[in-house]
Amino acid sequence: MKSWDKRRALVNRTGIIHALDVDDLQRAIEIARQVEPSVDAIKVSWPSSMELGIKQVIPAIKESIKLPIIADFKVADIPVISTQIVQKAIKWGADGITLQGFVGEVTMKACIEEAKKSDAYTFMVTEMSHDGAEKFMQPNGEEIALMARKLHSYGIVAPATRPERTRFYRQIVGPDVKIMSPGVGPQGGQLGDAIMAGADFEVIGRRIFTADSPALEAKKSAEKIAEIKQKMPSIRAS
Ligand code: 3DU
Repeated sequence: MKSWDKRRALVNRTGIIHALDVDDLQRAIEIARQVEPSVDAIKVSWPSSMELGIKQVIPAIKESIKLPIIADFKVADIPVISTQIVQKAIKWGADGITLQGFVGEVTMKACIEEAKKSDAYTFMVTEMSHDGAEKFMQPNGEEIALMARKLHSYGIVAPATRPERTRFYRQIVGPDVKIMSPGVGPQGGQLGDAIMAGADFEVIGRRIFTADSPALEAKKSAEKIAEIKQKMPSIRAS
């Protein structure tokens, strides 16, 4: 068995998941290595997976580092197709995968069960971070979060651009469901705000990989989050 073929646990050391939205493989590997000491996981997304190919992107990055990889594929199809997407992502090395809760309970249940067979974890998107998500996603976010809790999804995704909504979702899902929060940096979310609102992880992409030194930017971000956590006596252990 190759090293990328085994599931890796998501351990919360720094509270950062790096969105490695880079589609040059050598550069992606280089950045993954540089940020490894300061982040808890690498998230890959559709553009790099399409450009580099699913058979290459996760195995190549995962062989270069010891962190888990989350496939942010926001799975949103009928159950039979959605579970195939989950299966293939896991087959090609994903440790975790994101799902779109809005497609409903039958698909979500099937995907979560599929992931659990391989000890992979699921993060169900509630409300996205961009402008416009307020219209269709926000009104249904509470029910999606309740569904994630009921189905024992490992986690949910909640917006760092609206920390008050992340706080709300934390109340809905309780202390055990993990929350990852994208939207820090260019999207307008402030580093640390989502963690203060109850998220376990902040997802940081461009702010790190476009920096002159991704290593330094990731390190500074991790230090800031560590400082914030120290001031939060009630932070949940993960
Ligand atoms: O804005 P950034 O460069 O930090 O990247 C954010 C990443 O998180 C990117 O991969 C995007 O697809 C993902 N994401 C969101 O930005 C917002 C969501 O609600 C869910 C995922």
